[in-house]
Amino acid sequence: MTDNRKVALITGATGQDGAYLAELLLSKGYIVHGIKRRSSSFNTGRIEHIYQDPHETNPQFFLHYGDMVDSTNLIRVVQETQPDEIYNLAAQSHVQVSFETPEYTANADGIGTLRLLEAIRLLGLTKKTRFYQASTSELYGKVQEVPQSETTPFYPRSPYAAAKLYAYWITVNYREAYGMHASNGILFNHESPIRGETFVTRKITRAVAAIHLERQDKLYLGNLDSKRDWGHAKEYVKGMWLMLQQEQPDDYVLATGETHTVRSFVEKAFAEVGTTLRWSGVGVAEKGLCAKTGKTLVEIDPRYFRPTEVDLLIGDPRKAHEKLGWKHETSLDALVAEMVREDLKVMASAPIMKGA
Ligand code: NDP
Ligand code: GDR
Repeated sequence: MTDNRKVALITGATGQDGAYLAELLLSKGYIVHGIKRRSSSFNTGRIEHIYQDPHETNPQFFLHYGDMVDSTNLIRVVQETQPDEIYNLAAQSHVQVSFETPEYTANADGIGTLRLLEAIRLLGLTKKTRFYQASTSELYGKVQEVPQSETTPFYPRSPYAAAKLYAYWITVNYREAYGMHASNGILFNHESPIRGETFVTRKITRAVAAIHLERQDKLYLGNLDSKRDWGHAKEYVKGMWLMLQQEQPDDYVLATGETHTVRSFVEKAFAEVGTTLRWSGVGVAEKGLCAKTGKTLVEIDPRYFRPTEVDLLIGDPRKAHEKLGWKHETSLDALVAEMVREDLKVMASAPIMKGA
């Protein structure tokens, strides 16, 4: 059967953004192909609800094994799927982990992007296939100016950010050199109930739920003073799609334009279960005490501090407002409430994750 439904390929389809984006594109009638990694245990939990058995009639969603470090695999998948749009979301996306696996992070996040762009070029798809690159506010790193916009200089502060810097510029270069419709979304932090468990927001909301249900005593954290511009992931994937619907490719910041400390996120999350925190001590001796009982619920563990930190992120999303008509909707309070509520549900029936 031939039809004129658009075809999209998502790398990183099993991640937070990949799952929301696949859902969005399917709702718009796309045929969606996702790349997933081989794993010794199931890694498709976030997309189970949209999974379609390939034996079903007229399936719309397909998964392919692949890896950003395997060029021949990427060429084959792009050749087989002939996508109208590619969303490159796959990455070793944890900043702290990138200090421990810098070479792998450079390979997957930096060179991986080049491999995908080259696959498009080698297969003669530069005019057909539009390309979205998952760029990041981590590119801004050490504060140069605030709020950070598309014209703010970059100063990466981690192997992750340095790898993403290469990916950002190689995307710009393929746009300029080969006339590709290739765009960077410079996305500030976006979270949700399906955020990876080791990112700070989800680590906090899971711990709050577990402490409330008396399944955990304490939450150990690193730097409470860093500031982030946190939005809702479900809204940010709409911005990715909008970028690829524009006549001209370009680079856009997606952000809320507000910033909050990690400490404030912790307070808001505990407040959701009726617990007010009182802080005592300074630096690594700092503790978050339950105002009612005096019990220590939050402690600092130096292992969660990074060799170089990004102290302050606050985005200027005006270009996305004006050109894409994109705007964030969910407030931080509403996001925290949703995450805590969902983690209370999950935690009531699931085992506690160690090592988060
Ligand atoms: P996640 O960590 O949730 O998902 C990353 C995805 O990439 C997963 O599907 C993962 O597979 C896959 N992946 C990792 N390494 C490879 C590899 N070598 N080959 C193939 N697939 C791989 O990230 P998010 O969904 O939060 O983020 C999506 C993208 O956006 C990432 O590139 C991230 O760096 C970037 N970004 C994220 C922001 C955020 O706040 N969430 C902000 C700005 C940018 P598996 O499930 O098997 O681990
Ligand atoms: P970030 O997200 O590094 O901004 O990268 P993360 O949630 O990991 O850290 C945010 C801030 O919280 C501080 N922090 C802790 N972080 C973690 N993970 N664990 C802790 O225990 C902890 N204690 C304090 C961190 O030091 C940091 O300042 C995310 C990722 O999604 C990237 O892929 C993406 O590019 C950027 O957001 C934008």
